[in-house]
Amino acid sequence: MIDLRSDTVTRPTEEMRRAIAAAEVGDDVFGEDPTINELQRRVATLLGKEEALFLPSGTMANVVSVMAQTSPGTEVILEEGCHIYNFESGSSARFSGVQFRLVSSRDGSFTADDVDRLVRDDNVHLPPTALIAMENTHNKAGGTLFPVEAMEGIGRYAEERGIKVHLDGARLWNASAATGIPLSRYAAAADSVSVCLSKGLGAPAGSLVAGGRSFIRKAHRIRKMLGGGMRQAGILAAAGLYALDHHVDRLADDHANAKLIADAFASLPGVDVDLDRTETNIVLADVSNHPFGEAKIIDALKRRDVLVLAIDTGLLRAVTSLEVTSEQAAEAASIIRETLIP
Ligand code: TLP
Repeated sequence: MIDLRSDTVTRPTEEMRRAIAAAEVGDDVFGEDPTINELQRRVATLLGKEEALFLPSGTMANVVSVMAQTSPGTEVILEEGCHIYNFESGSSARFSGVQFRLVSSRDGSFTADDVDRLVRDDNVHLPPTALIAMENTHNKAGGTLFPVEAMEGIGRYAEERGIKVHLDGARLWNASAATGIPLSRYAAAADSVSVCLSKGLGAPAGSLVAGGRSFIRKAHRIRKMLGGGMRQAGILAAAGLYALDHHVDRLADDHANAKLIADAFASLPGVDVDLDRTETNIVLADVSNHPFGEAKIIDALKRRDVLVLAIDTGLLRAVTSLEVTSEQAAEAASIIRETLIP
């Protein structure tokens, strides 16, 4: 199988399993897991923040970040296609009691001017704007890059007005690999940053949030409250440390492989791919004008051992990762060309 459904399908390699097996562990609820402590220090340094906190998932990292920086009845400004708004089971409404104000955007990015139009005035009738959330790379827009200058503009704007900024950086590693911009420069635009180890980096689970000391203190308490305090989870942190050492530089391969897949889809009649927006490891193919329809296409590809996902009506997603070698990406591209000829 060439599994292009998500970069979350990555399985730990033999070498990563060895690092897991050798991990020194302790009870992390007592703060005594040396491997988690090392991972937290390392990610905080990479992101240029005072501290970082290890969590089971990207969703929990976002939930904790929103909860720590808002109060019920306040408003969060974010982009309408983002993960926090669409794919986290309504958790921010449920646990933080916030409401959302949405920015529309084609590629998932926005500017300080867009935010300025949506920030609430100081008026007793209106919900106070507490937080702005950005996503880089943007999943639903197709792994697109949020321009760092726009992020910095939003960061400055928010700081002047006392509004907090969160960055969902589940795939910030991909953004940095694609642009060469250090993670810390992206992170400087936000008060809190979440990153995932379980996507392109290939760890079986684990995310972190990074930020200032007082934010992390709040986040720590909320993690416990939500049941996210883990014990000897150094076995997971060891996978993360291994991934930081061995799986970051290779992300460029995933991006090159995604281009092969994007070109294959784009060559077909009735399929629309925005090649300029295929900037990292996610390919979106609009098949709404293809005679087969998406269910038949998914099925036909599956019969040839290629798995892709429908993420919207008529919209297919293919994601490259360390589960897919360059040879397999080239093979998948040929299969796509052969299978989708009407
Ligand atoms: N994304 C998953 C699905 O939930 C859609 C995927 O297959 O892409 N932020 C972003 C930008 C994400 O793409 C995801 C996962 C998360 C947060 C949540 O991470 P997990 O799955 O660890 O809770």
